[in-house]
Amino acid sequence: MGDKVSAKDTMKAAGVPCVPGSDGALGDDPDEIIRTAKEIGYPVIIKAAGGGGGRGMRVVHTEAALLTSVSMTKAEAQAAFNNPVVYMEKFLEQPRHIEIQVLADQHGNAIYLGERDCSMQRRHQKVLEEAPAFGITNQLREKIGTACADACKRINYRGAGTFEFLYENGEFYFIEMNTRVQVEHPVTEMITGIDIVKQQILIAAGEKLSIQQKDVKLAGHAIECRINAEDPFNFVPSPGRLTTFHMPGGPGIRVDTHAYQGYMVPPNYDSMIGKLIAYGDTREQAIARMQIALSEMVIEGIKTNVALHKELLADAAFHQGGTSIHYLEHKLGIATK
Ligand code: MV4
Repeated sequence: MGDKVSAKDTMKAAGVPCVPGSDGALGDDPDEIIRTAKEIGYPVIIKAAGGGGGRGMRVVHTEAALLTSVSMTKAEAQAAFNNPVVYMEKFLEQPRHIEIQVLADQHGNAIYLGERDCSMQRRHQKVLEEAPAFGITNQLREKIGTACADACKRINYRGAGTFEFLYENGEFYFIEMNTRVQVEHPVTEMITGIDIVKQQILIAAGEKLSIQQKDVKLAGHAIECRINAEDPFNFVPSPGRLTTFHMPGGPGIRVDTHAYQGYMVPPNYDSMIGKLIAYGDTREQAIARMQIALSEMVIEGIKTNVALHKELLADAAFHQGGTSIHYLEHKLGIATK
């Protein structure tokens, strides 16, 4: 199949916890669809097996709305992804998006590098990520991390990978796997001291992983702010020439960017022009360092989302930690009312 239904089936069979649901493609029998939803309990979510980036999903709150919602999602899935297969899950109302980084070689070795919290997002675009995730105990990290590493061995996965979970009420629920290095990998590098891209290259060259699970020690806290060429509050892209480009530095500050003073941000691509990463012994220190680094960053000639990051870093709920995937959109909604 090569879609989200088969990914979920595979992970469930490998012992990775998944969102309760239809266990595979939803059939055509209306009575069975109604029975499945009743068993799962409302609200449920209908998802296109071929979907992605938040497209092809529909939340259903009542049995009265169920069958039309399933038909509509199927029709949309066929039109958008050329694949009418849909599946059903329990809809989690206020989850966090937490993902587990793994490394696996072709010799049967697999390790996990802890988790990242990527809940701070708008329209499925991540804005700020951090590691470790607030409130995850060592015991829970070891349990979910071991499940992911074991699943890698079982499916003969090779390379760097990420298991994406929704996290709610102390439970992890697998949703998708990313079979690549992700934008937010630096926060994991900062708290583990492991160069993920280097490891990916060594693995691709056929080498054995030189790092064992017992050697992976998490230390401190790291936060990444994605620096985008866009209006900080309406998110409209802002391409153009960088007339001033001054990046911050100092202890615990890392900047990953391809941009430079005089660089022309083209209108044709993603608006991300850099990543500002702050590391500290504690989350509080990482936040303080990030705030100073943001204040030292000078980008002129285009609009950037630096002002949004400054607001987020000063936000009381962010300081408390553990905000859900809906927090940023909720905050932005309030700000414009
Ligand atoms: C969910 C969910 C709530 N309950 N599944 C959105 C895109 C896809 N990757 C999975 N998504 C979701 N699946 C259940 N059962 C809420 C979302 C979701 C979401 C997930 C991760 C990051 C941002 C999100 C924003 C809105 C909805």
